[in-house]
Amino acid sequence: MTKWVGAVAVALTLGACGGSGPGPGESCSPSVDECSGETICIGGACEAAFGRVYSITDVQVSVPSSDPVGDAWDAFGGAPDPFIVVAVNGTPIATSATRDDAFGGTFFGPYDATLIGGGSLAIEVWDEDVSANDLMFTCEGSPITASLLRQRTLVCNSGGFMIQFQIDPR
Ligand SMILES: [Ca+2]
Ligand SMILES: [Ca+2]
Repeated sequence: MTKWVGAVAVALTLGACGGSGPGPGESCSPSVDECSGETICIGGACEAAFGRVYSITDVQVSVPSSDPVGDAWDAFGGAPDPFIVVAVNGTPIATSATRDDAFGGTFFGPYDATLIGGGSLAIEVWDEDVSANDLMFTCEGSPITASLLRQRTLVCNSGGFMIQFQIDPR
C-alpha cells in the first residue's frame, strides 16, 4: 500500500513574524501565541515548550474516494474503515476506535503526548481491513517545533487527504 507522508502545514494564523516575541517567563496570550524560541504560552507566560505533555483533540480526517492507485479502499468498491494512530518519536502511543465505512470523520481524543525537543509527532490514518490494515497516510512534524506547537491548530493537506487537529499544552 502506498504510504503518503505529508509535512505539517502551518495554518496562516500568526501575526507578523520577524520581530522578537516575548521570551521565557515573559507575558503572552495563548490565542495569538507570539512566544519565541523553544517556548509556548501557558497560563499567560512563555514557558519551555518541550519536556511537557500535550493534549491532541478534535482530529478531523478526510480521505479521497479511492486509493492513490485509483482503486476502492475496500473490496467490491467499499468505503474505508479509518482509525488513527498517534506516534511520538516513531513509537505509537495511542490508537483510536474505528469508524466503519467512512471517508473521514472526527476523532475527538484527547490523546496525550509527551514531546521533547528535536522529537517527532505523527498522526497516521489507517484503514482497518479483514486481513492486514492499510496505512492510508501520515501527517508528521519531524521535528515537531515550538513554532508549530504555538499554532495550536495544525493541518496536513495533500492529494485529497486532510488532517486537522488541535494540540494544546496541558
Ligand atoms: Ca481497505
Ligand atoms: Ca469498509
